[in-house]
Amino acid sequence: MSLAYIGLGSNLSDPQAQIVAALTKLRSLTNCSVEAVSSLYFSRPMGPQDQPDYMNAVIALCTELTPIELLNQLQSIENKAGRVRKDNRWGARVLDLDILLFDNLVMNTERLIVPHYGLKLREFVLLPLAEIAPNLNLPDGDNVLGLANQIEKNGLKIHSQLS
Ligand code: A4P
Ligand code: MG
Repeated sequence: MSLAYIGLGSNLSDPQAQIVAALTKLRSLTNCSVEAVSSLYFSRPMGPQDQPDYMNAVIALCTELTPIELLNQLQSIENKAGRVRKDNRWGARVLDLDILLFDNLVMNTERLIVPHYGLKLREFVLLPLAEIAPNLNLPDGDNVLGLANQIEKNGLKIHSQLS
């Protein structure tokens, strides 16, 4: 069994409903169980500013899948939500599911980089992660709550609870 942390994000087609629906699908993944769910956060777009605001959340997922198997499952959920992959980096999306952490694993392959490359730079990842795992340390030893306390909040706020 491994413990993975997954970031959820959406800024199109009723973002709150997209995150709630994705959570339902994550709960029904075989050989996985959702162990913790952060609040739903309202966040300002990172990257191009001519796109809607985002909803973000982070979950802890206990899983028997390998990292690549998990990525395949996440991409399948994204695709079913109507995600269309475009070339515009950091552009608007119906649903984005990122593997933030996978146990203490460090990997850097063409398809998968863990920890997620933006983890330490994104308030909409660090704050929800710190909400469910404040004592967690990254593979490099940095503490999640310490990182969350230091980052610029950029208007991030809790929108509602997810259950
Ligand atoms: N990939 C590599 N590592 C990972 C990982 N740890 N988890 C590869 C998931 N995927 C990973 O991803 C492109 C490829 O990354 C995948 O095929 C996978 O093999 P993608 O989801 O197709 O593309 P993307 O998400 O558009 O990539 P990009 O440019 O990395 O976008 P980001 O970094 O995910 O940023 N603002 C707010 N407030 N909230 C947000 O959630 N999100 C983005 C997207 C921009 N601005 C945002 C938010
Ligand atoms: Mg992604």
